[in-house]
Amino acid sequence: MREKILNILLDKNKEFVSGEEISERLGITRSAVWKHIKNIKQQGYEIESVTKKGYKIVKCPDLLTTEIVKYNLNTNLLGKEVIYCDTIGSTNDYAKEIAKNAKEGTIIISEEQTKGRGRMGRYWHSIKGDGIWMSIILKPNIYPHEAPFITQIAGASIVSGLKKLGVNSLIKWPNDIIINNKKVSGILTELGAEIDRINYIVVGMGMNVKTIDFPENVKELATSIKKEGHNLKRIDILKSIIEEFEHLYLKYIQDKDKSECIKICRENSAVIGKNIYILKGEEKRKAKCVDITEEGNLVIINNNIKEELISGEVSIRGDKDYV
Ligand code: BTX
Repeated sequence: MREKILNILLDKNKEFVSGEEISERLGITRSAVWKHIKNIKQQGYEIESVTKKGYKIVKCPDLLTTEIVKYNLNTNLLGKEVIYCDTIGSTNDYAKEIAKNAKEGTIIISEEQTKGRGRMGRYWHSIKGDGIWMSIILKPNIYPHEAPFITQIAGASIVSGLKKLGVNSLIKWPNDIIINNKKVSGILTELGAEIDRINYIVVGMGMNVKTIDFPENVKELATSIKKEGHNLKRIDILKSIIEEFEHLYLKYIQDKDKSECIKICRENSAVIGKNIYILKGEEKRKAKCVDITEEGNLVIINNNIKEELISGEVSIRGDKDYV
């Protein structure tokens, strides 16, 4: 009910709506409306109430709540269920816990993560309100070996979601998004599968939006949307990315069409044409990146031998620096 009232207020776009209208439209008493409004205010919304005029939203809180995320979200699959947390260990861990019974497209968002994770157990810095820390639960009918492509979809949707808002970024294959050679976003794709079928995929995306001061251990390589000079709202970025994700995901799943995603990955690659180091466990070797295949694998040349890398356990570094 609270969500319905909030939607009516948001639809009015900062104009008054009377308590009577709300109570008639939703079939509840005016005092029930008032109680819900009180509750909505406690969530941080500024709502003006004037006798004979009713209620109007003056200001929405800078939160990524279920109602705010779902409001006017232009999707058919993603974000029909949004689970919002003020704090959580890791949205990926929680997504995996609930994945079995969750609907495809469920999104888990938290204002902060106390145990945010990167790949291979690495830590992911996720301060309250500073960024977007979210996970999407997917249940695609594809083989487990095809799952790494979902990371490419996530990367492409972040890059084009940001581009729509006027921010240029690049993909450092396979799972980092960078601006000015620094990491603004990271993707962690995890799989729940049997040998020949996927039960679920959890795609975790972390993006630094408002962070100015990073801790010592990531300071050199991390940046944020704000640090790069863009004053964007987290909610606008989040919606833009989710809508792009759905578009590319459905193309892949329904039409088996990877071409648009791969085009974005190639055109916005931070590594194609560069000399890099490939890191796998203790192993470190040098190569030149030449392309990304139609499957989303990285093509490298080492000692005149061409090779394809699957994202899995591989990390790459520039020959001088992080990129
Ligand atoms: P990664 O393993 O490629 O990157 C992790 C590395 O990035 C760390 O070792 C550290 O050097 C650096 N780092 C840590 N925090 C940040 C940060 N905030 N910004 C830039 N660099 C950082 C990347 O893994 C995948 C990250 C996914 C994060 C999302 S958030 C929602 C979801 N839940 C969860 O626990 N993880 C994902």
